[in-house]
This record gives sequence, C-alpha cells and structure tokens, in this order.
Amino acid sequence: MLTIYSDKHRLHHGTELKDGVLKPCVEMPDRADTVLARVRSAALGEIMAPHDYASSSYSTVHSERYVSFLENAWSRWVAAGRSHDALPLIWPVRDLRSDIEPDHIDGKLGFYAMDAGVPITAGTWEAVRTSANLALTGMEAIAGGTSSAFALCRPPGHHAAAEYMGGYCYLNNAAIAAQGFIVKGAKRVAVLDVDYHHGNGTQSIFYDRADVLFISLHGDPKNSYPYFLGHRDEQGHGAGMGFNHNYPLPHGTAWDTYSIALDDACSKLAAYAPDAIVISLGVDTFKDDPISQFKLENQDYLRMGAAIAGIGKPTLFVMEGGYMVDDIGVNVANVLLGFEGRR
Ligand code: OKP
Ligand code: ZN
Repeated sequence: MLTIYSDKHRLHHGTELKDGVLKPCVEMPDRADTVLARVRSAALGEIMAPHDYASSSYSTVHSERYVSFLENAWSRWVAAGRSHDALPLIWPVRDLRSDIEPDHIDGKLGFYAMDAGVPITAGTWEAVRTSANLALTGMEAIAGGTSSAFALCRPPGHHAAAEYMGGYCYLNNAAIAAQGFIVKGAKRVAVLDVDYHHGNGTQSIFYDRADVLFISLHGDPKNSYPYFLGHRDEQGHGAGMGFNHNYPLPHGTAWDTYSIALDDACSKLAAYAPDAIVISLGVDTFKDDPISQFKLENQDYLRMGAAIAGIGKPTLFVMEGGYMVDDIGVNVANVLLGFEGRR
C-alpha cells in the first residue's frame, strides 16, 4: 500500500490542559515516527511526500475565516506579547453571543475552539496544512486509480468542524479528502471512523448531506470525550437524514462486541455503494491506550483491516488517534496488512 508522509509533523508539539495540569500533549511527534518505522519494517510499500495545496483547498469543508484564523493565530498571539503555546480559555457557550467574531486573539481562540487540547505554536500551521496535504495527496492517488493509500496524518483531524478546532485537531483531514473525492466527480463517498473518540467534526461537516455517509464506532459520549456529540439518535438532518450512523459502545468493549458493530457498519457501507471510502484510522481502541477505554488487542487490527477490505471499494486510510506509542505502529500496520490480506 502507498503511504504518504512528511517530517513536517515534528513542527507541531504543544501543551494541553489535562487533569487540571498543563502537560505536553499525549498527541506527540513520536507517534508518527513509530508508525512510519513500522510501515518501513513491515515493507508495506512505497512512501511518498505530499503535494502542496493552496489554503483555499481546505475551505471546501472549513470556512475561509476559520482557515485564516489558523494561519494567523500564532503571529497574533506573539503580537499580544505572549511566548508560550496559545490555548483558549473562554468559550461562547449557550446564551453567550457567537454571531460576532472578537478582534482580540484571546476571544478568537475561544470562538474557534471546543476545548483546551489544541495548542497553537510557531510551527503548528505548517504541520497542520501539511497533514491535510497528505490526505489530499492520498485522495488524488486513489481518484487516479490507485486502489488504496495511507495518509500518515499528524496532527489528526476528526474533531475539527467547519469553524472550530478541538481534541488535538485543527483541519479535518478525512473530511477534506472525502470532499476532494466529490469535487473530482464521485457521486457518493463514505467515511468510517474507527477512532475511540466520536468524530464530531466529520459528522457535523456532512450532517445535512446524502452524498457523504458518516459512520462512527466510539466510546459512548456519556462517559467519553467529546461528551457532547456521538449519540445513537444522531441520524442526519434534512437531505442527510439516514446518512449518519453512530455506534456508541461502553467502556471495556473488546473484539467480541466491537466486531458485531463493525460488521453492521460494513454492511451499511457496502449497501451505500460508495465510489470511495475514507477510514478515520485511530488505534486508541487498543487495550493499553492511556486515554481510552476499549480492549482491542494487536491481532484484532488485522481482522479490522480484513473487514474493511470486504466492502471492496477504493479506500483511503487517514491517521487519527492512538496514544500507546509502543504499539501504534504495530496496530496501524496490522489494519493495513489485514486490508491487503497479508500478515
Ligand atoms: C483525539 B483523537 C482537552 C482535551 C482532552 C481529548 C482527547 C482527544 C482525542 N485537554 N482530551 O480522537 O484521538
Ligand atoms: Zn481518539
């Protein structure tokens, strides 16, 4: 399988507010390095660099003012006299006004964020745009006839919506790629999100559309981040009614239960007959993941890949979460090897 990768992810490494303490983000550069090392040692296939795309390529799913906020946030922060990572600290919840964008960077950060897990540093924008470019490059390879590809994205993307960042995500790489397929003429595209956390950003972006099916398997939001989206009754809106499916699963879910939901999701995907599938590939469903609560084992990821291959469509894998650094290389490669019928 073709892998698309860039070293530029290393430009982004920041701090998050976690357990009441400012700490280095668990979403760290070592993650991508471990995955790349395994892609090499498993001889998965060619590794290529991303093409460059203009910022307007991201405005297919994000608003222009949000993309421009991301692009300029660090320089605004520095101009306000700050030198540590930029983090939001106030949000326009419920009856506060969100119809007027603040001018001050502190107001803008809260306006465009859902939590304090999205540090902006000097190198963040370059890493973020490169991550989206990896997904776009993979999409173009598949649109051009390649049957599958793996975009080794970092930072991840599935919590980012049209106008907000959150949960280590800034641009929604999977959504940008899915929309890219549509722009290139696909009639229907499906996104399957197997990250432990609900892909609230991707759901939000495609919620009222029938041409992009979104299916997510994740920790029940009653007890797992992002808490405020991902329930079973969210099935789409307007033309998109019936094109959004959530499978919230309890803490402790292991392969026996997970695979039943996955098989059901795969039947829905096959019935939709998409021209292409985008997989939001998080491996934080692993039993030893430090921030998640499922119990999948190394070998289960081979089965996951085989189940996805069973749908039989051109497939773009886009890297999302997975924080047990020692195992994410093995687990990601197992999905890709399982997809290819290797082991
Ligand atoms: C990202 B992905 C606030 C952030 C809390 C959020 C976990 C995000 C997971 N400090 N942690 O879906 O793997
Ligand atoms: Zn996750």
